Amino acid sequence: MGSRRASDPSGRRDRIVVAALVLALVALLAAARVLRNIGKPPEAVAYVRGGPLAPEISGTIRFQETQGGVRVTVEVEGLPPYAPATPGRAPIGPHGFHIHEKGDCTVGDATDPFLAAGGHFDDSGQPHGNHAGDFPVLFSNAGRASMTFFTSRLRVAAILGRAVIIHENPDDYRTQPAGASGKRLACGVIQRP
Ligand SMILES: [Cu+2]
Ligand SMILES: [Zn+2]
Repeated sequence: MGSRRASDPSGRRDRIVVAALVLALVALLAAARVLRNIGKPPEAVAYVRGGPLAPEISGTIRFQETQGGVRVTVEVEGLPPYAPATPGRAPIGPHGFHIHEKGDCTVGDATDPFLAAGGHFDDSGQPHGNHAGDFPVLFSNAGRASMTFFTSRLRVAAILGRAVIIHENPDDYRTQPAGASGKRLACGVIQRP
């Protein structure tokens, strides 16, 4: 019976028609997606995930190009509780927060993770404190951080394929090259939405 069906020319034609319809639908959906994005300002997103030092962290960072720069919208949860400085140890939080050069969130050394992301992103020859990728610190409220800010220093095209990093310690915005923000708690690659 199976062999009779396989040689049945009308059955075969039906399958070809179905395949053609599926292909046409896929092409239509792709075209609709392209059309929908025409004239829209570029956007990017990074889904940050905690590494071995803070596995609870998860969050979404959105980048929307707007007049003269980028609006950055941050929602993060699972940040560690604040701990004040003690002799020889920096406070935990508010958290240093930057765009790093390389979009590589490989954990590497579990005691000093995410070094593969490299240093801070900067395309303007500025010192730390004024790198294009230097962000306001992340202010945690019972583990949650939520903020929106504007930066004239970024364009979406320049940051796609780079990484967002959340650090353990506050950024002092002057120690070179990274503001003494300490270890890297979480990482997310900046990608198209
Ligand atoms: Cu950083
Ligand atoms: Zn910096």
